[in-house]
This record gives sequence, C-alpha cells and structure tokens, in this order.
Amino acid sequence: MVFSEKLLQRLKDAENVAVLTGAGVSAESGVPTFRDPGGIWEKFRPEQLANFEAFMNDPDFVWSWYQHRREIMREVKPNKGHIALAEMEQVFPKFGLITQNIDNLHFRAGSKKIIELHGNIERNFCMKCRTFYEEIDLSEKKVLKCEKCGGLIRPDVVWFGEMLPMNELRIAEESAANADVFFTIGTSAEVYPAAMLPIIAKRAGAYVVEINTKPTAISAELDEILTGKSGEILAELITVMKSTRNLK
Ligand code: BV8
Ligand code: ZN
Repeated sequence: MVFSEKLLQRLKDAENVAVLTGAGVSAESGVPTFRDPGGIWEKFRPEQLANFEAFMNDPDFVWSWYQHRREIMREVKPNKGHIALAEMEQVFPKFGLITQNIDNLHFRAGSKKIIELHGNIERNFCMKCRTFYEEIDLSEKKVLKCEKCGGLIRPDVVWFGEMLPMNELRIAEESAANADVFFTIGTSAEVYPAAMLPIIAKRAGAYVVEINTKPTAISAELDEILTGKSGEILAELITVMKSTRNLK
C-alpha cells in the first residue's frame, strides 16, 4: 500500500498519536462485526440484546448471548493488526489506544495503554452489590446470581442508553484533541459518543486517517482514507512508522 507523503511527514514529526478501533479490527481474528453482513446484529437488533431492559426482560437469553460471544473470544487470537497497534505504543512519545471493542484482543496482543470505552466482556459484576466476577464458567447458560447478595450478575459492558465510563471518555476526548495524527480503524462510526472522537481530533487540527474495507459515515470529513483490511494495512504501516523514525 502506498501511504501519502503528507501522512509520512506527519508520522515523522508526530509527538502524539491516537487510535480509535471498532469491531473491524477483530474481523481478521474471526470475531463477527456488528453491522456487516453475517455480523452479530444481523440475527438480532441492538435493542433486543445489548441493553438493560432486554437483560431485565430475559436475563437468561441475553446472558447466553454474552456466553456465546465469550466462547468465540476464547477460540480466537489477536491478528497482525492488534500486534502492530501494540508495537505502535513504543514508536511515539505519546500514544493512546481507544477501543469500542469488548473482546480483550488488544490486551492479549500486548497493548498496555488501552482506553476501553464500552467495557470488557471478560469482566462481570453483581448489579446489586457491584462485586466483580472475573472467572466465569462458560457452560453456565443461565444468568448467575451473586454469591454475596443473590443479585443478578451482568457483563461489564456499556449497553445502549447507558453512559460510557466518564473517566475513560474524558481521557479519550483529551487524547483525540491533542493528537497530531488520529487513526479511526475498523469502525462504522455509527455509535455515539465514540464516533465523535475522530471529529474532535479533526477540529483540533489532527491529520485524521480512516482504515476500513469500505466508506463510513464520517469518511468525507477525514484527511486520508486507507481502504483495505486493517490487519494488512497496519502490518505495513508499523514498518513504515519505524523507518520514518529510524527505529528498528
Ligand atoms: C449513550 C457494547 C446516552 C455492548 C456497544 C441517535 C443519534 C445519535 C446517538 C443515538 C441515537 N439514538 C441513540 C443514540 C445513542 C446510542 C447510539 O449511538 N446509537 C446508534 C446505533 C445510533 N449510543 C448509546 O446508547 C451510548 N450511550 O449515548 O448514552 C446517555 C447519556 C446520558 C445518560 C444516560 C445515557 C452507548 C453506546 C455503546 C453501546 N455498546 N457495545 C456489546 O458489545 O454487547 S456498541 C457496539 O457498536 C460495539 O461496542 C461496537 O464496537 C460498536 C460500534 O460498532 P463498530 O465497532 O463500528 O462495528 P460495526 O460492525 O458497526 O462496524 C465494523 C466496521 O469495520 C465496518 O465499517 C466495516 O466496514 C469495517 N470492517 C470490517 N472488516 C474489516 C473492517 N475494517 C478494516 N478491516 C477489516 N478486516
Ligand atoms: Zn451481589
């Protein structure tokens, strides 16, 4: 892939780089995305599953869907895109990895500075006493009750209509506002407030680059569109980044 002279120059001079990832980054690991054909939502709509009412309405149904997704996450592994993003932390003095994904693959790829906007499917908590439960038996298809207080245990993810974790959102907005170069990778940019981050970066003067297999809701606003699979593009990009900054 040919990267523009402008991007190469920006990457050479950049002090601060930020990245927003979505489900497309995990697609090459075999994790279904949300809105692509065959994606998770194709069978269900968000309002049916990823929201509080749906869970209270039928806890076992929603819980079993998360158990099914955990099974997928346990079978897959980070792809070369996740690995390139983990390496990117060492290339720039300031680097922020902001993810909408709950699949834990950035952590497993070795990224250290991860801002999880929508939570993490590997974490669960009791809705009554907020005791956290990390080790979940995947064979439990029925919703679990808290050992301490009998409350319902839910995944530690942000459902539609729920607020994002304030601290993570604040850090993400600051990271976007201070970035010299901002990458939005593998996200349809349809879910808010995460989809605002590339726009915040753009308005603050960052060079904003989109990596996606197809155009998104915000492509027209951005500086550079790299069309293709994020794993492949990121594997090339990290090599270019290192050479423009004379790193091995
Ligand atoms: C909130 C966790 C308010 C759970 C998720 C109307 C207008 C604006 C906003 C709204 C509105 N109506 C409602 C809202 C708010 C709503 C929202 O944005 N809805 C959208 C759908 C319109 N947002 C919320 O509810 C948020 N909360 O607003 O609270 C509030 C305020 C005060 C007080 C109380 C409340 C909460 C949003 C978080 C929801 N949780 N997930 C779970 O996962 O089970 S969202 C879910 O979508 C995932 O987190 C996912 O990451 C996220 C975004 O999807 P993407 O990651 O972009 O995935 P998608 O499939 O869409 O796209 C994949 C992309 O990858 C595609 O572009 C594809 O082309 C590309 N691709 C595929 N393969 C590859 C690839 N690219 C590169 N390489 C490849 N190989
Ligand atoms: Zn409890």
